[in-house]
Amino acid sequence: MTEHHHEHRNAYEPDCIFCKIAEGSIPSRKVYGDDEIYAFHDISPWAPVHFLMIPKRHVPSMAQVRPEDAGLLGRMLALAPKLALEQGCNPYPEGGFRIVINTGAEGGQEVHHLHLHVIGGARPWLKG
Ligand code: IU
Repeated sequence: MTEHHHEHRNAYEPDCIFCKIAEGSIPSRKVYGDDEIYAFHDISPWAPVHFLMIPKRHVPSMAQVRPEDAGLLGRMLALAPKLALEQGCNPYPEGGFRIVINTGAEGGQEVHHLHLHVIGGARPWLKG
């Protein structure tokens, strides 16, 4: 199979903008950071609260997630509600938030470093 940079799962991908954001060589508005997770405000927010949560390690998308990533993904999901409230999302159930993980071209993914969008603080959603 042809190797393509979108497939790589190295610790750090030098051409990846979110790897650079995670390490701090490209600035971002930090929401949270620990050894393995970084969160920052989306530069083009869709709602009053819109931040991204990324693994510091380069994983291109959900399509490359492996069983050994389950703990990391679980920790990201488990952390999201606390960060959402800290960033101004209103409490459940009247408030809440949405978590989106775009995956691949047909999933609307533009940046090929796995990221969770955490979006809230308003109710822009249309349910058809
Ligand atoms: P997507 O899920 O890959 O489609 O979303 C990428 C998001 O990353 C999008 O909402 C951008 O506004 C956001 N973003 C950013 O916050 N900072 C950046 O330097 C770049 C993209 I490039």
